[in-house]
Amino acid sequence: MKIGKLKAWPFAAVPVVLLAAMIIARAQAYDVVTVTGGGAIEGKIVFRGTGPTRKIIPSKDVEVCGAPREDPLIEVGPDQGVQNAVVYLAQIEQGKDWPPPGKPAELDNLHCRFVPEVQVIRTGPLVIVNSDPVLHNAHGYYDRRPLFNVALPQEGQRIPTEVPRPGVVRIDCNEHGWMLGWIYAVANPYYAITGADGKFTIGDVPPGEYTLIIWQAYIGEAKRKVTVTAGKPTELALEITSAGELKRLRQRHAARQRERVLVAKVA
Ligand SMILES: [Cu+2]
Repeated sequence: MKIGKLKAWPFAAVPVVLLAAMIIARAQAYDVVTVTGGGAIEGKIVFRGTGPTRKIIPSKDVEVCGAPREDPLIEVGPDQGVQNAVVYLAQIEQGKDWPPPGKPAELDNLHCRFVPEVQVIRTGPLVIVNSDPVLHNAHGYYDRRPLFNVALPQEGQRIPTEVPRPGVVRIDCNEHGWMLGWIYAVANPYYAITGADGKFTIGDVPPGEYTLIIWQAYIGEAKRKVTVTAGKPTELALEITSAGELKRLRQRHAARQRERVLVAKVA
């Protein structure tokens, strides 16, 4: 796949069928229908250069939590692919069926990390698990609005809870201030999360025009228009570029934190 450079924040996009659109996502009903002649949205998200990191110094339970380390804020693979970015068609009202239901989504506490650190789940049940022999206390928030507060004093403990609405849920732990996890809850099955190569595919999309949401925990959210044609893939190459751009990203990230509070108030 060829990746061109187009300076559009925060992702540069090729081909240029994409325009930024500021649409506030609303929870909406989703109807399962038979999709004929669906197309696919395929792509790769890349970051040029070395991604930012944060220093983590476990200050308690070090026998379980481990030694100080640098954790990536953007997980960049050897071929510059960005892992654990979410792509999602938030506005689609009908289409393909959900994947077969397996066991409810889980959020594990393992070696004082949330595992998986980033996951996409269908709105509904979530089981919080403690695999460590130390107390964890998982706090989940939509923006800054509390969603759950679950104490897990025992190893092997499993506590069911709920993620009732679509949106980004940030999880932290009262006991270990550095623990940070993310759940992206969706209202329809048109989503993907990038693998270690940064690639994603969303299949069986009814032909039409959509707004694709691209989200990564550190960078936040971007939206792009995308046109899906029957029976053929629409290819997107999304790029996060230079160090200077990253500085602007950080400033916008801080600004967005403030915006999120305003959005939460009108939601
Ligand atoms: Cu903890």
